[in-house]
Amino acid sequence: MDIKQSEFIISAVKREQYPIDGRVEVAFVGRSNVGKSSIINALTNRRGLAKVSGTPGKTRLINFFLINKDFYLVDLPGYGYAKVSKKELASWGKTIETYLMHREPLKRVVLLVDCRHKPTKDDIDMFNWIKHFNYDYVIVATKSDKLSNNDLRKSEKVIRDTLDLGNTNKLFFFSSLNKKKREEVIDFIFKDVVEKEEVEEI
Ligand SMILES: Nc1nc2c(ncn2[C@@H]2O[C@H](COP(=O)(O)OP(=O)(O)OP(=O)(O)O)[C@@H](O)[C@H]2O)c(=O)[nH]1
Ligand SMILES: [Mg+2]
Repeated sequence: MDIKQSEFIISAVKREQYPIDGRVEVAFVGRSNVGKSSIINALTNRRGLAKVSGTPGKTRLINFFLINKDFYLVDLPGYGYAKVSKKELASWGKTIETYLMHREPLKRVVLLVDCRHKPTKDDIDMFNWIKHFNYDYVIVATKSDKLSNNDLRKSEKVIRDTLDLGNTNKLFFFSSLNKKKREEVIDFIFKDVVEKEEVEEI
C-alpha cells in the first residue's frame, strides 16, 4: 500500500473530541523526542504535517490524521520527559489512559523506541500496557541512520531481549532522515489492519 493522501483532523484531549465515524485507527506511542512526529511526516511525505521539535514534550495532545480518506493515524503525546511538572505528568497519563482504555476503532499500536538506547522502564511499562489492553502492536526502532550496521545488529538484540520479543517479526528499523525502506515500513505498520481497502482495489 502507499500513503497518497493525509490530512490533520483534530487535536483532542477529551473523548468527546475523538472522531466518531468508526474508521480504523493506528496509534503511535513512544518517548518524547523518539521521533514520532518525524516518522509521521516521513511516512506521509509531508514535511510539516506533525510538528517536529528539538525540545522534547512538544506534542501534548492526541492528534488525529486521516490517511487516504480511509483510516486514522493517531499521534499520542510522548512520555518520559523529565522536565514536566507533576501536574502535567498526571494530565499526560490521563490523556493517554482515556484514549487507550476502550478505544474500539483502535486496531494497532506502534511503539517507537530509539535504536541508540536500551528501551527504558517507561517503554517497558507502555509496552505492558498495550499488551494488557490486548491491542495488536508492532515496534519500530527510530533514528537508524545514527548507527553502523554492526551497532544496528547489537541494538536489535538489546531491544528484542529487553522487550522479550524473541524472534517475532514485530520489529523494524527506520530512519526518518534517509527514509530508506519507506514502502516496507508502511506495509509493516498499516497493511494488514487496513487490508480491506487493498482487497477492494484488486
Ligand atoms: N538523525 C535522526 N534524527 C531524527 C530522526 N527522527 C527524528 N529525529 C530528530 O529527533 C528530534 C525529535 O524528533 P520529533 O519527531 O519531534 O520527536 P517526537 O517523538 O515527536 O517528540 P515529542 O513531540 O516531543 O514527543 C528532532 O530533532 C528530529 O530532527 C531520525 O530518523 N534520524
Ligand atoms: Mg511530536
